[in-house]
Amino acid sequence: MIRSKSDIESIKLNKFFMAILKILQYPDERLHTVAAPVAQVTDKIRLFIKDLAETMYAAPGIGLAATQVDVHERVIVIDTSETHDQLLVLINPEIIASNGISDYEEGCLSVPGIYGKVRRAESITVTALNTEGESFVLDADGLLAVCIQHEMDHLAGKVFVEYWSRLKQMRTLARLKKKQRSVM
Ligand code: K1U
Ligand code: ZN
Repeated sequence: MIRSKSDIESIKLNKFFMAILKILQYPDERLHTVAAPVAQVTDKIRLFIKDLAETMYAAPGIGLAATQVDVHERVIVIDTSETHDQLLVLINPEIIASNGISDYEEGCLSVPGIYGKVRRAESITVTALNTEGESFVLDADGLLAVCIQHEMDHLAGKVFVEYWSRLKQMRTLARLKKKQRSVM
């Protein structure tokens, strides 16, 4: 509820500083672009990461890769917490170890309304840079491991539906086209 003039001012300020980026929709060819490593973590990259995180929270989603907003650099943001206040930023992520197998029902902000299982590693160890340009190592399992692998696929130009059979991909495309026609 808006209570005072200063509440209105802070809403205006938030709106002014928030940048919600456009998320590319499958089968947009730009989703197949391979992202380049970030050469240096600059203020420009940090500003982009803020916009990427705001776009993820607004969607809402639990992850977002730079590729999905048509920026082809190796940056991902993730927040799998229930409180939506534990942002994880991975710049130039690399998987250095993986173990086990997990079949998890995934979704994707670039393929809205479509869900399906993908087989991935159950647990992974990742190295990446943080927003200060410092290197760190992260052990992940469960939903976090699934999400990191899903977002890293985006950086490699791969969308989760492309793990499925040709037939299932064709059916997915037909469903997406039908949905698009109904909103036009
Ligand atoms: O990459 C993306 O498009 C984001 C995607 C991440 C993801 C979800 C599930 C498994 C693997 C990767 C999403 O965030 S889809 C939306 C979603 O899962 C969600 C949205 C709101 C609340 C909880 C989950
Ligand atoms: Zn996705």
